[in-house]
Formats: sequence, structure tokens, C-alpha cells
Amino acid sequence: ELQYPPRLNCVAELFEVARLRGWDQRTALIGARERLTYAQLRERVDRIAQVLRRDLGLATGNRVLVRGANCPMMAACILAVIKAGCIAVPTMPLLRARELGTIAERARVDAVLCAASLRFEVDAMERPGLPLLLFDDPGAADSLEARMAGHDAPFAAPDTAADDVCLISFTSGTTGVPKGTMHFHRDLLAICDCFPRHTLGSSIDDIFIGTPPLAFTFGLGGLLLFPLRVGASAVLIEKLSPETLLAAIQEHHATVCFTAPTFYRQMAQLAPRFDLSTLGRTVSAGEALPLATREAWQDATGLAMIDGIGATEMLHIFISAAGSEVRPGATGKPVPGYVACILDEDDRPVGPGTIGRLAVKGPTGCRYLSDPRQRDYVIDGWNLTGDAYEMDADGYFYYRSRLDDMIISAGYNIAGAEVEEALLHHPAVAECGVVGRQDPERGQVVEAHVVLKPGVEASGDTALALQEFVKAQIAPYKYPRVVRFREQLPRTETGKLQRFKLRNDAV
Ligand code: 3SK
Repeated sequence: ELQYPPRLNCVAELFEVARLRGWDQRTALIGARERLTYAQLRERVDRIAQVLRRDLGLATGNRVLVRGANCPMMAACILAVIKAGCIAVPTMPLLRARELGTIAERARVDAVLCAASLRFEVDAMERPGLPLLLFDDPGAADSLEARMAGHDAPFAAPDTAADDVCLISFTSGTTGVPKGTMHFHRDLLAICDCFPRHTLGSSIDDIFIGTPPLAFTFGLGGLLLFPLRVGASAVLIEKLSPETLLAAIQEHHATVCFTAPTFYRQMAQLAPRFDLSTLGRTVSAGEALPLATREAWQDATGLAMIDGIGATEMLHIFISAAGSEVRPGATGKPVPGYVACILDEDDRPVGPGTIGRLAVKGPTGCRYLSDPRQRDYVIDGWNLTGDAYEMDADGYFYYRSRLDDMIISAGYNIAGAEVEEALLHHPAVAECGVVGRQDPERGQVVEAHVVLKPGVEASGDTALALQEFVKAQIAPYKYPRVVRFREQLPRTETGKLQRFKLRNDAV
């Protein structure tokens, strides 16, 4: 059982621990243009917090939308909003004005902190009177940095409760309808004290690196909170590609990497060109990890992947496995602090070997911001993540599909992920997504959307070869009766495949 004091500001607590443990001169954040020690980051956070409270007149509980790519200033803004007793509403850099406007309205934001290079969409939001401060805007008269210069550190955090909301994280999920999820001060510490402590095994010597935006809780935890909790360093990369990530791992001697399966799949091909010898742990989340990707990464680097399932609603990873606990094909076991079970359609737990709805309980949980979908997500204290899973007799959990991705064809239940897994083993396939297409005879048929590797012809013969290949690997009734070739697949900004767009032909 995790215990936190009833009065708590999680950011003040992170920095106080860092000060008491003597980490002030250690490197906290490494960006493209600057490197900050713990003391420098704390001072920056304190100055921004004072701008928010004193210049903008914000009060405890006010909400601040933060927009920027992964860089030390973006990290400092998120931390400062929370330390100021306000609620951070971080947003993904690729969001457009309409999406930002919806978030600003739903979260009832009181101010905006935005990287100057991303201001265009904020300006286009048309919310007159909403205070906006820009950062990374050299030479501007009224930038955030100019305001910060007018304040002295240190800043004493206002009194907040452990279960005051400090973060509203929006998820468009894979359905495209955004939901705000609210998280408490104690939640942000709890995720640091679960997965990284018990499964990942993070330490002060670690150098964290990866791709998820800080505005996505996968990145907020993995690239900011987890390192800060143990006195480690994080490399924040603004311009990401498989090559730049591999080069940065080599340059900064990174030890822990967080990214999604698609990135690992691409990196596996390029890995032999880089010295990745410092890398000890590679975490995959954000999407189910296909076995083919796990194997390709392991063959290329010798590293066993740490798979994990998390959710914005749960803040971070709650089922995972590392080291000798890894069982290929399984996501893992509940991270210490969490419990999980499989429920049938009547919300009754089922035993090993039966596919059902994943239910999870732990120190974090779903609290939607005024959304009727709360009723479906939390039942009797259990969070229903929307995933179909199966447990084995040893307590390992196996991903089967998203519940709404289960294809029912001629009476068979077919998990799209299993067909994707089979297709990904074919050497011509770069990426694929499998959905059910309505069919008058079979109810639904399996439809595969395939991105081919460069040089492979998108022809009827290739489609036939893929169909035969799948039939040879898994039960033949699961083969894709329809194969459609695509230049690319529709993904959310966090890399999740948007199957609803494939189903609706909206690609
Ligand atoms: O959405 C996810 O898949 C996820 C994974 C890990 C940590 C956090 C999140 C939201």
C-alpha cells in the first residue's frame, strides 16, 4: 500500500527529495539546446510558478493549457503549473486549432503557455481574453522568459491536498472523441513508485530517452517523472525519427528507452549502424506489441523488450514484465500495486483460458472530466480498459484485441491483432491494420489494410501470397478475405492505429 501525506504537492515533493538527497548538481534534463541540473530546473520551475501566480493572478485549481514539443522548457512549464497549485492541461504539438479549442473549452482553461513555434494554432483558437505567454521566443518583449526574469526563486508551493487534481490529460483514444482524464498529486507519485520501481528497476545512474510526447502520460511518466523520482537524467528530443532516436541513444549513452512498437520495428532495421551498448532496458507501450516486433528488436540488439499496457485513464503502465519474468506473447502480470482480472459479459470474473474484458484496480484510476463514459469505464472500483484479454494459470495476461476490434465472422470470434501479428511475419509487410467489414453472408469478414515494404508490388498476386501466408500460420478461417494496400495507416498522435478510420474508409 502506497502512503502519501494528506497535504501534498507532488512537484514540490520531487524537488524536496532531490535537494535532501544531494542531487542538486546532477543533470536532470538534456535538450537540444540546453542541459539543466536539478537545481537549475527547480529554479526555472519556481520562476514560472511565480509568473503564473503573481503576473497572471492565477489561483489554486486554475487550469493552464501547455503546448510544446519535448524540451526542457516544456517540461518546466508542466511542472511549474502543478507546483503553482494549478492544474496542467498538456497538449500534443500536432493538435490543430479546433482540437485545442475543444480542449480549452472542456477543461475551462484560464491561461495558455505555448512554445512560440507552435503559436499559430493557439492564435487560431479564437478565445479572446485568454492570457497567453509564449516561451522559446528569443527577442520577444513579453515572453515567458522575460517575465521569469522579474521573479526571484524560490517559490513556496501553496497548500494542496494529495487528492487535489493537478493534471488533466486528454485522450482522443482510437475513436476520435476526446475525453479529459483527471489525476491527483498522489497519482503522479504513485506511478513513479510502481512500474519503474518494481518492473523497470530504475536508478540514479539511468539516462531515460524516448519518443512519447510529454503531453501523453506515457511520456510524462517515462521521460520526466520517473527520472526525477530517482535522481536520474532524461534526454528530451524535439525532432524525432528512428534515426534521430538511435543517434541520441548513442550520443547520450541512454540506458532506458520508451517508445511504441512501430518505432521499435523501424529502429530494428537501423540498429546495427549504431552503438547501443549502454541501452539496458527498452519499454514498449502505447499499442500491443506484436511478437514479430519483439523478435526483430531482440535479434537486432540482443535486448528483451519490456512490454506494458497502460492507459491515459490509469495514468501509466499497470501490466508488464521484465527480465526473466518476460513470457513472449504475454503482456505480463499486474505491476505491484495493481490487481487485474478478466470479466465476462455479466461482470463476473472468469478463470484462466477464457477471453474476456480486462479489469484493473490500483492506486490510480479513471476520473473523466464530466463525461458519461465514466459509467462504462469504472464498475465497482474496477477500471474496464476496453481491452479483451486472457489470463493463464500462472497469472500472465495475454492481449487479444480491443473489445470493439473483435471481428465476428460466420460465428467465429477473430481478434484483429492476431491476424496483424501473422501478417507482420511476412517479409513484404511494413505495417498493417486488420478490421471487420460488414458482410451479408458472414456478418463480418476480416479486412487487412497493408503497407508494403519499399519495392514490393501492390498486386493481386501479393494479396494472394499474404492470404496464403496467414492461412499457414493461424487457423485458416482467420485469414483476411479482403486485402487493401495503403501508402500509410491512420494513427493518433501517440502512434495508436485508428481502426475506426479503416472501418469507415476514412483514410
Ligand atoms: O495509452 C497507453 O497505451 C499508455 C501506455 C503507457 C503509459 C501510459 C499510456 C497512456
